[in-house]
Amino acid sequence: MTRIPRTDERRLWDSLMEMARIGATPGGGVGRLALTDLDREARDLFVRWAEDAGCTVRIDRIGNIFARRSGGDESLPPVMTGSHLDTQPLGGRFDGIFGVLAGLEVVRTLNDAGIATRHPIEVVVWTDEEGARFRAGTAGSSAFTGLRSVDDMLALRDPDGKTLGAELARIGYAGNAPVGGMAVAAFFEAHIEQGPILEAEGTTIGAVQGAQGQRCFLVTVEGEEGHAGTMPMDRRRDALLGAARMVDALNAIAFRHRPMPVITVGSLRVRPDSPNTIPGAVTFTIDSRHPDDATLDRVGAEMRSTCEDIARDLDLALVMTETSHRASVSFDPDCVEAVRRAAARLGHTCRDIYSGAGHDACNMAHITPTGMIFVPCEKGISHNEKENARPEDLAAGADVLLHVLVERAGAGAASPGASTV
Ligand code: HGY
Ligand code: MN
Ligand code: MN
Repeated sequence: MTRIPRTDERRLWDSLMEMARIGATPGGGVGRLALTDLDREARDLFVRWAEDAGCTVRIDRIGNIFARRSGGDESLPPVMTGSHLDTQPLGGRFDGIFGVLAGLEVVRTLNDAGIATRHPIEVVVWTDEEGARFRAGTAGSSAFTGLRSVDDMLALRDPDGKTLGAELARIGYAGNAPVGGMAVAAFFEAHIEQGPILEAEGTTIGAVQGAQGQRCFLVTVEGEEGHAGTMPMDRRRDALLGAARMVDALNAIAFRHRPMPVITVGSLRVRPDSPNTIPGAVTFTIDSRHPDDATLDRVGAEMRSTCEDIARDLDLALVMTETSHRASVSFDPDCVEAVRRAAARLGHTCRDIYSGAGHDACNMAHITPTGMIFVPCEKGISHNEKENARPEDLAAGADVLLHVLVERAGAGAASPGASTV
């Protein structure tokens, strides 16, 4: 029985803080949008660290990075872990980044202890998980799992019209490895909870059961530009008035369902966006989520008919396009149990938990046994510069990750001096 050492809390925290300097914001968070120069800097730092840890690195056509620690039998499919390095515009230091650097800490710890595994272990950086720039979300892992086409993802455009593919090439991460189509033995993702439950209960580890479904839409409301000073109020076709009524009505829909869905309008653009011109067109996004897929579908239909009614009342044109649809997902029971078992073995409190947020693991669950490990974050705050987590909780999550990965990858001989588990 291989004795598995603890990960190095200080080294993990120092790596997180060094990575957080790339795109650091005045408010103490990180703003590192996908495929910007800052994302390239973060990717370069990860690749250097991974190579320093003896990994071979490959990059696929959608820019996913795979840092591979070889196994005793290289013909076996890798056990994978990882997450994302891109952040929200005013994001935090841990969302995604913790999962990537916890994976790297596992590799560093195995190296220090001279522990070999039968299966290779791969630490993955998925391209554009957040979707804050190219608007799809989980572009890299959805292409890898075949849920979306590589070409569709490469063709995604940011608000300035730049394509994901062109930006990938510009930062030097348009790899030549094929996207997906390979066997994966299992996938585990460590992540902050991005919710208040673990911290409120004083629980260290969340064994994640699954994640709720999500449907996103892009809505365009067309009216007519006009002079703010001369056009009488009763003759206006004011697109922003329509959009504003829609946003309020969409919010009200959430309160009519139990359990409540979450409905968010996070981005809204006005054309021509001039103080003395009546808005002619407004484009806004809708992000809706619910644990039950049928309810999510009903909410989608209700949102559409509500926007249509408001557009008709105000003589506006409406186009509502679905931009992404991810069904709710349940993680592999054996992977969930492995997380619970590892937490118990390590003496950490653990509870089953469900994810309100989406993750690359939600895509990976479609192609391989998948599990997630949550750790607490301060007041459950995330997608916010104030996002914070405690070093000891992050290290606990990395220790659980180490155990579940070694269990799946099969541990070989250990060097003398490895501490008792
Ligand atoms: O939006 C999400 O659920 C993820 O944090 N990108
Ligand atoms: Mn995330
Ligand atoms: Mn996020």
